[in-house]
Amino acid sequence: MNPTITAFQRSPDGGKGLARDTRVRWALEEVGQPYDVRLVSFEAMKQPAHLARHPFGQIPTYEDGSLVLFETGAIVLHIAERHPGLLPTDPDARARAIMWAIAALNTIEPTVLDLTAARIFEADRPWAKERLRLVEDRARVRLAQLTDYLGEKQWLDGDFSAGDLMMVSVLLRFRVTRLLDEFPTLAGYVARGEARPAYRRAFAAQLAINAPPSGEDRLG
Ligand code: GTB
Repeated sequence: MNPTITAFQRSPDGGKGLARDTRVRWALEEVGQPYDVRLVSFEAMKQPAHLARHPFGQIPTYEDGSLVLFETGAIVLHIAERHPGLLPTDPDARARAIMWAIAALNTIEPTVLDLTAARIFEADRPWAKERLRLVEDRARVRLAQLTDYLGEKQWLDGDFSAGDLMMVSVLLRFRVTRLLDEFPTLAGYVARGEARPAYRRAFAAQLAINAPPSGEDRLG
């Protein structure tokens, strides 16, 4: 039996790959594990059947036999532990790859979540402009630090790993804010991630579900 993941029935991004099922699809594609997808509506996500899998009523989830997981960090690392290809065998290198996956989720992703909130959900507040400037500057600090670390390297620590998969997935979310354009080193790193055949398959699979009718753009 293939594992089953959940994804938006209709993603608000219209298939730009920004919803978090894309990173799980990408991990499964990298290790060559076929998977099934159960699409859920926003309403269904808040119903008991889905809440039993995901207490916070979100996507994605991952089911494999009796194992049910939520949180993309846990899911991607689980896939990486179970299959060769996403974590080095050397114990120290493996620990560093896990560290980078967590850095992506704990240190970089919060800055893009704050940015998204400021740009979209808080845009009508009287303090919106000031807040946006603040969170943009905070994000710039982190992106500059990451740029310095990455330098000329192709990937964060040796070969492509679950750490890179997670970092590229998180950085992709900066693209709509145009902030990524200010950091060409990171833009190149993201482009290398997106060029991987496994990423392209994952992206195509979610696009096949979410592509809006021609001409329509749900997110901008
Ligand atoms: N920490 C959790 C994880 O990593 O798994 C976060 C999961 C999460 O935020 N899931 C979102 C969700 O289910 C979808 S990915 N939201 C519905 C809800 O909370 O009711 C977040 C997301 C959604 C849409 C876009 N987009 O359209 O651009 C981008 C990201």
